[in-house]
Amino acid sequence: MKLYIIRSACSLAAHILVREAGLNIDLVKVDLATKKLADGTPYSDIVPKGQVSAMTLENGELLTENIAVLAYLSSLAPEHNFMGTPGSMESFRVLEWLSFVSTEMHKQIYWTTFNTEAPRPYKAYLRTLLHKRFDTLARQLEKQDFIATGSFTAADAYLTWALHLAGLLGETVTAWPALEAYRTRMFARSAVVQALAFEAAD
Ligand SMILES: N[C@@H](CCC(=O)N[C@@H](CS)C(=O)NCC(=O)O)C(=O)O
Repeated sequence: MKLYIIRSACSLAAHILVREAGLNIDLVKVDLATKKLADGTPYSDIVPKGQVSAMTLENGELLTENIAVLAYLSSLAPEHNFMGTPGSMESFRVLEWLSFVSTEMHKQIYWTTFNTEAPRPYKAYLRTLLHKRFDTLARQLEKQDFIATGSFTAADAYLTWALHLAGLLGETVTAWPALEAYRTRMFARSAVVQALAFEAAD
């Protein structure tokens, strides 16, 4: 089984889950600039959408879309309860926060902010919107240590990526103490430390 990753891209969330659970999955780096694997294979030959997250499964099937990949990886390590027990309120909380990170942060804010063709004034507006997202996250994290439930879930992996990206944009979360404390806790997890180091290495 293979998980395709681009340095600091949203695939970091899936990468973190792989390491949290100690899953035996090949991590295949894709170069963002060339869109090629290290052996020169064009990524689009494997993943026609050209985006991460994506996995090649044991039977050769391709699975794409970050939330689907996170759910699949979670199913391989049920003892970690990364998606909550199916049908439980916890599982809906995990979906709630996965959706929040995906639609309100990833696609709405980061996608356009990193798009070289997007107008500057709109990007400035997105920064103010990002701070509103931080307000929402901090309100939740004032009540609990993890974003969705009482333990680490796929939503924490996705949010950890979102906070990593905020850092790359020069955004700090010190004005939101509960979020800052959460960020510190997440970035101290060995799976997160190892995933970031692996992605940063050539
Ligand atoms: N809808 C997709 C979006 C994935 C996405 O935006 N991936 C970005 C990285 S965070 C990507 O692959 N960017 C490279 C590109 O589009 O060329 C998902 O949720 O997985």
